[in-house]
Amino acid sequence: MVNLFKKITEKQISRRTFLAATAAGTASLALAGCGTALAPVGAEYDAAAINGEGEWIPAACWFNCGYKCYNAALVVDNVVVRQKTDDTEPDSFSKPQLRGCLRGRAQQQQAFGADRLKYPMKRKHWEPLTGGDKSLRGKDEWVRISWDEALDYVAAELKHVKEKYGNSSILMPTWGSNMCDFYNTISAFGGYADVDDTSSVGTYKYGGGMVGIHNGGYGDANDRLDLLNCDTIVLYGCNPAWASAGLPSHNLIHAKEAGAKFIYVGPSYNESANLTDAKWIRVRPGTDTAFLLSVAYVMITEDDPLTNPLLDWDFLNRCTVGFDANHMPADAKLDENFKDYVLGKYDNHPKTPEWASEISGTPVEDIIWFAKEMHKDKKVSILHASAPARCNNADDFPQLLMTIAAMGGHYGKPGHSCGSGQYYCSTNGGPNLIRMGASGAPVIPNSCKEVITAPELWDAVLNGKYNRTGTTWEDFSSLWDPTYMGERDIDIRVIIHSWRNTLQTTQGVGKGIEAHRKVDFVFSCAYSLNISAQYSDIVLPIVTQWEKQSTYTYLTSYNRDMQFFPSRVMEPLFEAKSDQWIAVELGKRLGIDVNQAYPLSEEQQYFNCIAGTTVINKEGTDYETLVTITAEDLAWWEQKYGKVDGKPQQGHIGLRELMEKGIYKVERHEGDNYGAITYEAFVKDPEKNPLTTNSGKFEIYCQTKADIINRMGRSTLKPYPSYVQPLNGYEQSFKDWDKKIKGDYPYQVTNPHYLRRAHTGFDYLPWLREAMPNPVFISAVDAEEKGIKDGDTVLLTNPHGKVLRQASVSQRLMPGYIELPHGTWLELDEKTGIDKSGSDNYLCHPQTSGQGVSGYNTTLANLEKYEGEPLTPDHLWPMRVVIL
Ligand SMILES: Nc1nc2c(c(=O)[nH]1)N[C@H]1C(S)=C(S)[C@@H](COP(=O)(O)OP(=O)(O)OC[C@H]3O[C@@H](n4cnc5c(=O)[nH]c(N)nc54)[C@H](O)[C@@H]3O)O[C@H]1N2
Ligand SMILES: Nc1nc2c(c(=O)[nH]1)N[C@H]1C(S)=C(S)[C@@H](COP(=O)(O)OP(=O)(O)OC[C@H]3O[C@@H](n4cnc5c(=O)[nH]c(N)nc54)[C@H](O)[C@@H]3O)O[C@H]1N2
Ligand code: SF4
Ligand SMILES: [Mo]
Repeated sequence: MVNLFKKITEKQISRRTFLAATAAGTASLALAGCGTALAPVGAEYDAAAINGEGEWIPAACWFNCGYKCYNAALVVDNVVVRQKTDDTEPDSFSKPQLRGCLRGRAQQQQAFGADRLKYPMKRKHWEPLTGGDKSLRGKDEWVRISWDEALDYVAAELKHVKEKYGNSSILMPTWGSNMCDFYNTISAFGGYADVDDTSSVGTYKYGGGMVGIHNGGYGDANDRLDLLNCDTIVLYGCNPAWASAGLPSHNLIHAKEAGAKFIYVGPSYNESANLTDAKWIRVRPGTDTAFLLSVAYVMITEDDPLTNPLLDWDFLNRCTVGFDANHMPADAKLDENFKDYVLGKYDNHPKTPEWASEISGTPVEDIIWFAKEMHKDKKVSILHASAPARCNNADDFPQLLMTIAAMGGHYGKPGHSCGSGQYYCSTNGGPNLIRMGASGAPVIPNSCKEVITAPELWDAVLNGKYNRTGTTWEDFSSLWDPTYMGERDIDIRVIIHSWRNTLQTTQGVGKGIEAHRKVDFVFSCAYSLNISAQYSDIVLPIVTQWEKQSTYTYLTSYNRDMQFFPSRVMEPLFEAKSDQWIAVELGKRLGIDVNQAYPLSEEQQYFNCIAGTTVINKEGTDYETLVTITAEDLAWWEQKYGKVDGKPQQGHIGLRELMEKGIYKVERHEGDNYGAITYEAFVKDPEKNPLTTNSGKFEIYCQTKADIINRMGRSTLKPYPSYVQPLNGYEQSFKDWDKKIKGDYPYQVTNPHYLRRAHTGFDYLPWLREAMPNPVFISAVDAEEKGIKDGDTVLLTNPHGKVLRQASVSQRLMPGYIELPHGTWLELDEKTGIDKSGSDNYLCHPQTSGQGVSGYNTTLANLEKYEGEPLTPDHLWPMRVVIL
């Protein structure tokens, strides 16, 4: 057997041979099926796999993809020659296989792709401390440098900027301390300006916890076994079939087989609606508040306690405040309530189905039908995503959906729930039955308190001012400090990209590029040349999670019934280094105490997580140690991954067995002790088990919400949910609303989280590009009007950007509505200003509203058939291979 890995790393192999062996960059390399295994990297390795050589290793799948599954890699001489998913046990409802999607099974191409960045590099026309020719950022050539040079350069830039302008001139967008291994180095160095991106959760970020539902609106639906009890399951603007690949679709099918009827509410009949044969309630993007207010109107006006009891008065009395004049909270400053608002008492404008229908596009009879389905005697579970909350002026959406559920009493009882159907907890809410332990790594707080709201980020860099209203993910407390909010000066000089691809995933890529060309210095850590790296001065190559024995955030503790424990699959490729190694080496150069910032090795941190993992006990009352560790286990770990400090302990499964299997599952049965009915204790006895709101109840009138969000200076919200016309929403697509004359940007665009990517991750893998094309979805009505046929290249334009894509014409979208999938890698022609990848954020308006939401789903654009050269399929485009 030729040791390809050795040849690659010792550079005895020509680049050409390596590309041929590993790139799969051409259409000729096919997805050769072999059970669940993927195509190999070459004939010799294929033979090795067929001959039964190599070792199967549980292998991480670590991107922010909406789920977490089991993956394994067959490793021969440090090269991954096959992949498979969960076959550790037979599949059953009580203990399902945690099967991965195509992306997970294509990780081999991520690790071994020809586009892997191999060495540290700098931009050819970059000059230390001045930036050199900054206009060349994004289009310059690259020059290989050594790690010492790279780290010395970065440290010199950071020191210079700190001395001259202070730490607030260093911008490092993060998802919080645990999502960026650089955090401690830069924090110990004095801190950095951060970004507040409501991203995943939209207006649930601040609008959830304040009104009584979980912060961010996560994990608050009932568990998967309780779905079997439902009469009706509403999928509210959520799409687990695409956005939570893995078990959620399976859970929905089981609920359907158990008799649940499905309803889908949203602007397109998506794959989850299709899977569950749901009744489609059409609602235009950003108009959910209008729709739900009219649902409330019907519930209120049709309710008759004797003949037609739609409303659950017992629930409203005991568990809520603010529904009507008789239930006002003690802290109310305004003598108004929700019910009277809906009936039109304050504005002579009852929120009737006819009123809503004009805005939301929902047929009046569907609004009435939906309202009746919310009947208190039906077992209804509403599973929502945050897509409807990722809209401008959707600040009242979380509170209003909660209100509708509360009106029907759909909380805290078997078969009744309202909570998140998005992300890792999709279709399986409730506390985790297996809890990963803590890594033991310290977190050094960031003492710099500049936090810029994401849609305003590039304006802040360009104009030197911003409105501080946001917080980091860990600590919302400054929201309560009235002196915190307001306009501030900011002078960003350095941008650090690590663990985020901010230039591509933040609204207003055009302005983002300008901002990148303005600052003094930009550096990135990356696997391959993503857009943020492309516009940097120095790029540092990092190892994938396959190349280290470490924990990683997106892995830990999400699926409540099971926990995956992957291991290192291979040695690092080329000169790629781990984030922590970079952070430590940089820290030394910056003069921080690296032993204090990083006292534990990455292997030790992962070991601590595993050793500290606990599992629910039989009675479902407490947690017990999961892993048994013996002296032999410690010796085994040391020999495989290096020495760690650990003590023998007694648990349910041996360390070595656990790591070889890579997964631990808790078996579930109907009536077991592990069911989760969220808010159950509160609903049984709200006085004894109050919520964290001022009143201790669900707040249909929430003074805190109005006071805090209005203080940000972008809104005049009522304390109860009311209708606010969205910025860049449906009404604004008209030049003249009364006469219904459309404006220059008449189409509403949203960004579905798309199958072939996890945000910008995976998008560059040719296997996935070939398997899953990336069109723009348009309605058959609009296509006919514009003379567009399926497959035609179309141009979407607005004042912020112009993008091309092939049209996929469908009956499943409302007319006037376009879906431009999220996360492509910008392919910008600077001469024409056209991006041919279909970059969502090139088109999304860099503007915000209310609490500072990233309102991607309120985007307006024009659509036309493209008269230029048609696009070629993107799996035929060259990979972004950097030749040094
Ligand atoms: N228009 C529009 N924009 C959106 C959205 C939308 O719907 N529409 N959705 C938003 C949402 S919900 C989210 S969550 C954000 C996501 O925004 P981002 O987090 O910026 O997006 P990702 O593409 O996941 O970027 C993660 C980056 O981290 C890198 N990475 C992965 N593992 C490691 C590692 O171990 N170390 C380091 N250093 N880097 C690593 C990946 O290669 C990738 O480049 O996007 C948001 N942007
Ligand atoms: N394949 C894939 N899966 C992912 C990700 C990914 O990038 N790719 N990212 C993950 C992350 S970080 C996140 S945050 C989640 C997001 O998960 P989701 O929010 O569930 O995903 P989306 O595709 O943005 O939206 C779901 C549905 O909402 C509908 N919708 C859009 N706007 C509105 C609206 O205003 N009102 C209503 N009623 N419906 C609307 C869309 O048509 C879409 O079908 O996905 C996760 N899963
Ligand atoms: S759903 Fe996510 S974790 Fe599961 S295989 Fe796909 S990409 Fe990997
Ligand atoms: Mo997200």
